[in-house]
Amino acid sequence: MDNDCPRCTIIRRSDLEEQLLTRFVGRPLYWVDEIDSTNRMLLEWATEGAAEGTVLAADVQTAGRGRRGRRWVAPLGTGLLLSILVRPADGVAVVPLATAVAVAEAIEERVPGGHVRVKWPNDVRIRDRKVAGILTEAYTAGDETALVVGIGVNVRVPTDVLDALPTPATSLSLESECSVSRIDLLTTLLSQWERVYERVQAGTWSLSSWRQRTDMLGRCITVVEDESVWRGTAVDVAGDGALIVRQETGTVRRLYAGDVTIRSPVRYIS
Ligand code: BT5
Repeated sequence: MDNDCPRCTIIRRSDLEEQLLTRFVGRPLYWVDEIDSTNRMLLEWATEGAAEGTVLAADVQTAGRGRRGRRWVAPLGTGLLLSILVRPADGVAVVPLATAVAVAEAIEERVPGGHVRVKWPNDVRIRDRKVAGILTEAYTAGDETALVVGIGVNVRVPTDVLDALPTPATSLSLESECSVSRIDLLTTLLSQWERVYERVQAGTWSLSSWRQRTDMLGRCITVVEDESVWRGTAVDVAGDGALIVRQETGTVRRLYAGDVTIRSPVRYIS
């Protein structure tokens, strides 16, 4: 794969590929010291015909992307930052929800008992604090859609960095007594993700696995949508990825984009 960033060296990690238990995800697997955004680079590779399952991970991103032009922040070596390329035949709408479930399951495997929950549309949280974010971006050419699924997990992001973020955030190092290795988390995550993605493609992935992983349904939420801010109750998620919300006026709306804040936090005892 050509590398057009003169400052970075993108290395194929066959040693890590050998540790993977996946069929196609992470084959090939590239790792770079520094890059602007793994999503941006992998989208470019998608246009050049990169193989389905290609994974690009980085130690640090200088312009890590969030949704709506926002930034994903993780100092060098403190986050698991990766993007996965797939060319789905079906199920594109639920890939972000399915990914959140896979990330939550992978984290829970490494940090048992961690109260890992998903929040629509793309957050993975522990004790109401964001520990991972997902950004799914598509490239379409003719009939074909390539999807780049970007995942950022806070593994050992320092507290001063987390505290400077506008929304509550946490890191696995704060949630676990044992240190979590980024490589171990990567291999677990790619296995979980491939399993979930294959179910999505086979049409057997069920939204119930997302419902079981969230604590936002039935809760009062505030929705920020472009210029408007309104309140309601999160009722359910739909097969097209929408969040179904009952507004205070009683009107039921389907939400496809926007930011949601849960107004009544859950209290955790342990
Ligand atoms: C996301 O956006 O949560 C998607 C994040 C995706 C990041 C991955 S890293 C690998 C891949 N390559 C990329 O370039 N991106 C993907 P959003 O819901 O818009 O959340 C962004 C907001 O979360 C920011 O505006 C901050 O408030 C907050 N934030 C930034 N960094 C964070 C962090 N490390 N932990 C928790 N929250 C963070």
